[in-house]
Amino acid sequence: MNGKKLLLYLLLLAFLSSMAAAIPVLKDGLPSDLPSNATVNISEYVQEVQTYPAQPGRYAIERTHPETVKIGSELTISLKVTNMGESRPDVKVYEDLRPGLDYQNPYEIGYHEYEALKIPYYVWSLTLNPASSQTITYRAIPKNVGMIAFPSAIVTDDAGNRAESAATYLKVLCVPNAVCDPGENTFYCPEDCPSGGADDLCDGMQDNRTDPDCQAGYDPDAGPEPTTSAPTTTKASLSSPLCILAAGIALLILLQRRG
Ligand SMILES: [Ca+2]
Ligand SMILES: [Ca+2]
Repeated sequence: MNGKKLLLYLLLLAFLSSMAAAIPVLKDGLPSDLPSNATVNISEYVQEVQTYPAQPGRYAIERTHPETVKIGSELTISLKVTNMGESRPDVKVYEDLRPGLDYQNPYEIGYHEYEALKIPYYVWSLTLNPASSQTITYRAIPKNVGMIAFPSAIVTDDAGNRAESAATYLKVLCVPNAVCDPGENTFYCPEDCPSGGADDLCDGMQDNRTDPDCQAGYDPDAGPEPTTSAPTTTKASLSSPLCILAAGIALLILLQRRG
């Protein structure tokens, strides 16, 4: 290699390493088997990034749905995607599917794979007009009473622009039938399951009833005795004869080793 070639090679190396640090598209790094003269691939990346520069705050996404819904009732969930930019980008929108919901729309589904776990998600491809919004809606039917947590929905484009919605929560209530059925409790079905009752939930409410689901000290109606007896039991166990014996043996072993 003569002096000129060496200089060109060094310049190319410096250029490649500076691009790898600056462009998020290269976050996975260059392939390990990349030949030293493979400049074509890099120039493609550079061109792509120059055409669609990343713009922080380019997009916004917001999920809306009712705060509560009754079990078995269809629910509509909306994702409003906003493009604050001046161009007309193609974007993808991702929304994880939650257990406990029957999804009603035949939208495209992908999967996150974590070892043996496969978590499904909806994915939509949209083209957004400049400075405008589009809304996606989908429908689902809750199968159980309880709280459903939706993680952030995500919008991304090929340039690495990205926005996330806030996480949201949905409370699924029972349809009252005068019976506190399995899976129902006083939080999600107060009509059928009054506080202080047997519903597999220690509700901790002061209602002049001792909740059979509460451990000692957790129901205010059970009186102060169990609450104060709990720490006493812990103290007693710490100074129990067994503990003193174990501490004595440990001390003897230590003294023997030193001697
Ligand atoms: Ca019921
Ligand atoms: Ca209870």
